[in-house]
Amino acid sequence: MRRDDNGHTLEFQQRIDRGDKIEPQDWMPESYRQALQRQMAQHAHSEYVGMLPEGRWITRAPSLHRKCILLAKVQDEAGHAQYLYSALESLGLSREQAYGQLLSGQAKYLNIFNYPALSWADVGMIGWLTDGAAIVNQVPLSRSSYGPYARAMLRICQEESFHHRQGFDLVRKLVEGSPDQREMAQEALNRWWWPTVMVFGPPDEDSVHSQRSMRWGIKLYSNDTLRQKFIDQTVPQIHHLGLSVPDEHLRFNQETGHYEIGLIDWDEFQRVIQGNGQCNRDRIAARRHAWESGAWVREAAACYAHKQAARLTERQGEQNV
Ligand code: FAQ
Repeated sequence: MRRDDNGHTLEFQQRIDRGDKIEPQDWMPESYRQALQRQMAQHAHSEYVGMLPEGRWITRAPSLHRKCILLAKVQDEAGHAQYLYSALESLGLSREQAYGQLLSGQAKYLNIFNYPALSWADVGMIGWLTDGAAIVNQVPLSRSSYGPYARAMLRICQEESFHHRQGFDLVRKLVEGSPDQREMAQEALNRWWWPTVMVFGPPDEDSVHSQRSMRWGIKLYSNDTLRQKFIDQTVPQIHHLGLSVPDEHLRFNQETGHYEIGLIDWDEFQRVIQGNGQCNRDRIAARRHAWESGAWVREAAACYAHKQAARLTERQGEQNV
């Protein structure tokens, strides 16, 4: 680092500590830019890949009402990816580069999207649990130090709240239904609970990026803090629905006021995020297919934009004559 960079870095840290927002045109340390790019790209890819497990159920939703809700939700996730890919462009990472990182396996996306949605109840679990976890994680991110990321989060979180409610409502309908429907809900909960608890990332002592990201306001709370918040708010909801948490070690600690859970299978987590989960290959293949078959759309859009720009220049030339 050059000497004058040290001074800049100190000033930059002071801006963050004061709660200033960093904007794209502002000076930022290269390592801040890279840390943001990594987290935001993982976030964008999660929204983009996250459309796949539920998307599979659009044609099989049990009523027109549920089909419309699911269509809107999946479309929202595509919109969230768009906001985040745009915010990434403001950091100098183009869409081509971002997609390239996803398709080559260089960039990660959330572990949870590598599990299959096997029954209709899974659609409810994704909305209730996964979106519930996303809200716990993302509401603080709307105060992140990078302006475009924080502003994208505000809108995303409002929409995720609807997703969360529709998921809860779907599961509630099932548990109020026939014994088979209730069993379907419990069976889905058994499969989604642990992967959702893992969504918050490795335990604090194993988290590589947390310390620095928190110092820079890229993330505001540690992985374990957010995981605990999610557990504390979700377990009572599970009990309210008459379902049970698939964890024989779960207990409420009266002294701390928090739920304690059994051991998380971090080996499974590592397997999944290293590309060896149940659906990793299918997910990337689906995204590669979309990228390749969408090439003509990108070319047509670029050609149209080029022609529009040429027409504008021509008109401006005529006005100047
Ligand atoms: N999955 O040092 P840390 C959604 C990786 S989308 C996979 O603790 P960090 C919408 C991590 O990248 C919501 N990999 O990392 C939806 C790193 O690997 P690297 C998306 C994970 O960044 C809902 C390594 O482990 N939200 O829900 C995971 O400080 C329903 C070490 O970890 C966000 O992305 C994981 N779960 O903390 C769509 C929120 N956790 O990069 C459809 C923004 C960790 O060195 C249906 N992100 N890793 O190779 C964050 O807050 C953070 O990035 C964490 C991870 C908390 C995810």
